[in-house]
Amino acid sequence: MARDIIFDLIEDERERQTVGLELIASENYVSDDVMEAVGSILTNKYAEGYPQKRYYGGCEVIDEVETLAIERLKHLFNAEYVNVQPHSGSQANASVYLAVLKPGEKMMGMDLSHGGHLTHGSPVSASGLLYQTCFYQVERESGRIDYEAMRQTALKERPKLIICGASAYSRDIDYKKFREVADEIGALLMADIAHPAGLIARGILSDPLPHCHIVTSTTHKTLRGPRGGIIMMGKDFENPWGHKTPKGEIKMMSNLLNMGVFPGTQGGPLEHVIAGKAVAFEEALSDKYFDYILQVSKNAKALANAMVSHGYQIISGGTDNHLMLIDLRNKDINGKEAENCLVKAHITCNKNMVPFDDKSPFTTSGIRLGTPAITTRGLKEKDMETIADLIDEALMNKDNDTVLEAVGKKVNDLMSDRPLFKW
Ligand code: DSN
Repeated sequence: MARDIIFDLIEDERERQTVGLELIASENYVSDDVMEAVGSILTNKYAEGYPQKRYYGGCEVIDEVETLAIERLKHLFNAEYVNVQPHSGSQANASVYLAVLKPGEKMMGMDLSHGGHLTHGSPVSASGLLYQTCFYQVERESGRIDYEAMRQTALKERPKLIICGASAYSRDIDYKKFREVADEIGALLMADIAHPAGLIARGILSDPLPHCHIVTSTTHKTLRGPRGGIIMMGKDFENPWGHKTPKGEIKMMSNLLNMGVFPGTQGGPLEHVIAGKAVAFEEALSDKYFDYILQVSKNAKALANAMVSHGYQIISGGTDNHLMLIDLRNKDINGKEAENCLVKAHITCNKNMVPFDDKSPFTTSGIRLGTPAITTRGLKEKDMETIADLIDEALMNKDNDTVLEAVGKKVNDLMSDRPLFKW
């Protein structure tokens, strides 16, 4: 039988990932070990339930795999409770909402166009369709979260759940301030650390676990694991919202969160992915990973500085983490055009709305750049200057395919001796 064309397409994608510059802030390259675990026979097994409490036979090995993932993740974040089953960050968030809110109750998140995330209450996501929502924003001048305005919105709207965390915000977050506001109105506080999780795990950014009741994340961005989600708590606590067992007992939040994942929003866990998560968590505990994640943050600062030296405006003026949001309004090019011409030059990033944007999400005034993937390829601060030169050359010649092709060749040269990640 002829080999399925799908494997040719996988090879095409391997080539694209190898020769190009990957600047999408939410992407990364996993190690061969993570890849092997995710591609393993564990994909064959049904294991609805949790270790030692499954609805299927034959889960003895699977239980060991999932228990290892749980223990390693607890260690990595110093968490008392974790759930490693969410299929994605969106699923993790949906599970938390199901556990702590009733349909129609109110949540408050960061405005999507100011750096928030679809699942933090956007009207086009289940979060905005099932729950009432309100939002906080960044300050126009500083580009940083306006904590006092956020407090005023919370006092006025009285959400039951406050969400902090973002997908396009380059500054550290004051989780203590968020907790003070949550306590003032008796709300629960959830941090979504999908983007900066690796920087938080290794102490490069502030830790939300001591301040936030619940923390969710993905595992495939800065954490450099397989695609997936997780839920954590620094400390378990009694559910304050009166959800009781049929016998009238008050449930612990860990119990509600587990039920929110399974059977609340998911069926059988992806145990091959959970095995990949376990491998990635062990890697993230290593000295080698610490060097990597520190370099991610150094590279982001270097890239932001180099872009500024070419006259680009970074929202908030710089970055504390792994990404930056560039406002292109002084450069006579919009986000969509920028994304498209960079792709022609083998540089991948995404168009992104900037705070107070006057363009639609399909056009946008900005692009978002991130350094997790290129740091995995071994690039350092000096390379960030080269990358900024290449980006600028492409953007300034957005309609000149000859120049864009020449920039693409320089990109291919830069990446030619940098294999995809091997641990
Ligand atoms: N895909 C994620 C990101 O790029 O930030 C959001 O879901």
